[in-house]
Amino acid sequence: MGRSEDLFERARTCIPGGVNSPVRAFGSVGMTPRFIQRAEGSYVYDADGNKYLDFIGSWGPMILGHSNPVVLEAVEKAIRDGLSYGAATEREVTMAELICSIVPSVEMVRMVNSGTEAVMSALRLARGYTGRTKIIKFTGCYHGHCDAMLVKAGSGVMTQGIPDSAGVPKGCTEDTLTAVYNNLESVEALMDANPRAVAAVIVEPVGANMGVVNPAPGFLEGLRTLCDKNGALLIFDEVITGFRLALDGAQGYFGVQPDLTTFGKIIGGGMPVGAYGGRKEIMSMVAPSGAVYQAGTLSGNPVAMAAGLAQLTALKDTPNLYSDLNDKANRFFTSLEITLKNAGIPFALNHTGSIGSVFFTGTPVGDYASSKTSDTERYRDYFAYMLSQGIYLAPSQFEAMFISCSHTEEELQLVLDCVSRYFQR
Ligand code: KE4
Repeated sequence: MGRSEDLFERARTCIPGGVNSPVRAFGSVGMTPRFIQRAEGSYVYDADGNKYLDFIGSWGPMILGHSNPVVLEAVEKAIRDGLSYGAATEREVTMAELICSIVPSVEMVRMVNSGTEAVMSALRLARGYTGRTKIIKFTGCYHGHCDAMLVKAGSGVMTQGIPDSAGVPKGCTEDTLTAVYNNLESVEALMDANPRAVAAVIVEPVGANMGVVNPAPGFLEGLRTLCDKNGALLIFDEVITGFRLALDGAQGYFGVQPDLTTFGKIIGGGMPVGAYGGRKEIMSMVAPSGAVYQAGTLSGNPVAMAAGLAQLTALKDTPNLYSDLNDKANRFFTSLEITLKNAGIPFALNHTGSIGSVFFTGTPVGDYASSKTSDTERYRDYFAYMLSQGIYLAPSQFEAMFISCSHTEEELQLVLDCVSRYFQR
């Protein structure tokens, strides 16, 4: 047995499912998960010394590629001053000022430790600000694992095939209403059925947890209008799209401004960081300036802030970074579409900016139901072949492929050649 097998056997005796997050267990592809030992640039290296061209990128944070020297140097410098103080620091102020200067809809921001915590806090704030209780989410969207969001969620919940989660009392989800992604009528119907009761609509501006699902033209704009009409807040969950699609995220990319935004992943540069932000009049309600309580021992951790600041600063100051990255990704996905067409198999391919997904279905994929028509057995076989060729894709049909600044044209061509070979077998 290889080291990954050994480690997985050991892990399963003392960690639920042998992993600290379900999607890492390779459950839906029926394989032993690769235990990764190190990562650099476009590559990850497993415990058996195998090298893989990586398209997970830690599920989004590694937009610059792994072990970016500027980020590592910032962390190495920061740890010399201690790891955590539980006190205010200049770096947190600089981080908040940077995010507010980049994202127009964010006038104030609070740092937390994960995307889940950012969403949980933003929902509480929306309810505190509006005095209302109902939240509208979309089937197939994943917003982390706070109780109220574990309703018809995507990502690992969808991968595990569990409709929701055990252990979540009805009381925690009875105010969570679910609509259909890209279907404004389904949102309007919920608003009409719950007049003046909806605190917020929370949406992934590009769905990335049922595979990548793009917003139909007018969908995000329609949500903005419906929220304004009904006095509800619009929350963009930009944990994946934030600083990914553009420097100012999906809201900049699509030109639609939410009332609150949640962030994660990229803003931590690989360290555990989340954040939520929005207009001053809303954010001022967060303790200690307001009555909505939220706290965290390691929120704004100085080392995590150093990593996040280094990454965000590099993203902000590198000329043409997003146009180059998005053009490279668009060329790749366009070539991938041609390769799949030449293979003569039913497929759907969705992509925006540097994230995308291949679905093995003849149905266009625009929401949870159409995503579920994908042939997950085919995906399992495709994943296993690509992994055998040294290409590390998401071990689930219902995740995204992340392209980073470090992926070269040659490496992307390698993937296309591999896909061709897979279908020629
Ligand atoms: P975290 O709590 O995992 O930092 O963030 C939760 C979250 C919130 N919102 C969106 C849109 C997200 O995609 C996520 C988490 N993304 C998954 C990948 N689909 C994390 C990977 C995992 O669960 O291991």
